Amino acid sequence: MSRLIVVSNRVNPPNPADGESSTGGLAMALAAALREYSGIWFGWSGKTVPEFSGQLNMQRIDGVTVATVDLEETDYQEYYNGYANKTLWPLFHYRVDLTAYDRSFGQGYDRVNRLFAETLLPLIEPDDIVWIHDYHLIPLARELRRLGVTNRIGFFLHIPWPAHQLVVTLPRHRQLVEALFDYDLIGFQTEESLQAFEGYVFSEVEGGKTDRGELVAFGKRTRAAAFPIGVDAQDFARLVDGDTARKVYDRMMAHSVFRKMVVGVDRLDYSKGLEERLIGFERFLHDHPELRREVMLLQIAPISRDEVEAYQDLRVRLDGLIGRINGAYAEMDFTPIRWVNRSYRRDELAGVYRASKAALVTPLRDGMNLVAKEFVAAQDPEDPGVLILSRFAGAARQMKDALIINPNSPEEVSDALDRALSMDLTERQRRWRTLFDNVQREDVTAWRDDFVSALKGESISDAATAPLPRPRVQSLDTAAKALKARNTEAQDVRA
Ligand code: ADQ
Repeated sequence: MSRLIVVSNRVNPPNPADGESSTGGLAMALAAALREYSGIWFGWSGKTVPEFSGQLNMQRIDGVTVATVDLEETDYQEYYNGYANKTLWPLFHYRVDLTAYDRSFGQGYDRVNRLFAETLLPLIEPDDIVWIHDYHLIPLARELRRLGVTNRIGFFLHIPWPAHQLVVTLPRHRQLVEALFDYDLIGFQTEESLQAFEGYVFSEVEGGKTDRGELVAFGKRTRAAAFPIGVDAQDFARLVDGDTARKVYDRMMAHSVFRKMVVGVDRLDYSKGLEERLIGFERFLHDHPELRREVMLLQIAPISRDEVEAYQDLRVRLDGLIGRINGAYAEMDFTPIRWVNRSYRRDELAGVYRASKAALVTPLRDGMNLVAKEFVAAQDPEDPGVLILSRFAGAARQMKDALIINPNSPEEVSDALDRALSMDLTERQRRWRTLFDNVQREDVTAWRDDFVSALKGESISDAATAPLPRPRVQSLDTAAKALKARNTEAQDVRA
């Protein structure tokens, strides 16, 4: 059986020492696949060193082989803080106003992808399939192909693919899209992203589609499809019955006695619509004086990417906004918004979700949004809470029984809160049942298996099983030998 090599910017396998409750569903699902396929998970260690050495750090963590490499400070600034977080992230979330078009960032991005390819190369065996994740690593297949790798390589984009007009604001947009054509399979979260990508290919570079569904452009062929990511719904339902979740649930119920708790859980990111959510909640308090004392908003938002100015600015604005709303509406014995900037274990979050009468998930753009699915998975079937979900989250395509809103409208947020908090039990149960069935059916394991089998060519037409012609710049052996000396430690572990 082929081995699976997973590549992502950060490597995050479950660590038994921390308890599995601290590991996200995506990491668990990838780790399970890696155990099944006896694969390797490769990525950046999260550490910086004075000079890049290409030295691989190999570890075996809970049955998963993990290979990480350190980056130089300049690489970290240009590739990670720069092109990934100041260029691609804002642009792909429709924030042209926050997008940095700095040439040095693009150069750092290409350089790190090249270094990753060279470091990864000696680990790849002829039958391996390689699965690369997210916007940090778009050119990685191109770099691997340049080194002669002919293996099947797939790419999954966790964030939205934006409209054509936005992509072309990138000075090197052609190069970026051409790099995607070095993959055998490109996965998007939604049909909308897939169509936006195809739109670019057809109208910007005069690409086409074969009758077997392959995209053709730049003299190359690839396949692209939507694979909506899910959560481990069963695991969440199990966690919610555990001791920790029950304790958290009891504590939250005691703290919100006589009041209905509405919850928000997000990384502190401008794409998540936190300001719009708060302004909508403020509107609700303003429009419903009779309900003010009966509701509270718990917003959990751990600080994220705080080396980037846009994130520092957002934090300052949010602190000010929350201060203003609490100042205006708090009484001696109650505060409308509880604002928490830290991370919690998954089982703690499960208890919080379960104690909440509604969740506000209001991104302005989001590839999918797993919080919406986790909230549904954690509800009590006898007395479920109501999901209020932005139409701009990828999840809105599958979760039509949520209250779907436009977060840019404070009135819509306010009306949805009113509706959610007064919804009768029969309607809540009906909506929740449909949502839960979907979350359970289209879970993270289904997502992973669908992608891997499509990459292997099992679930798509025959064309996919015929390897595409690849330029061989040098043989895999020659390139691997050149780099082998540098990676002796890695070779030892594999042996
Ligand atoms: P993110 O932008 O990080 O992911 P999301 O899908 O909501 O967004 O995932 C966040 C995860 O972090 C959830 O599992 C959530 O439970 C966890 N989390 C959030 N706040 C937390 C806290 N305070 N403590 C502990 N855990 C917390 C990107 C894309 C998304 C896409 C995912 C997966 O931006 O659109 O859904 O990848 O593909």
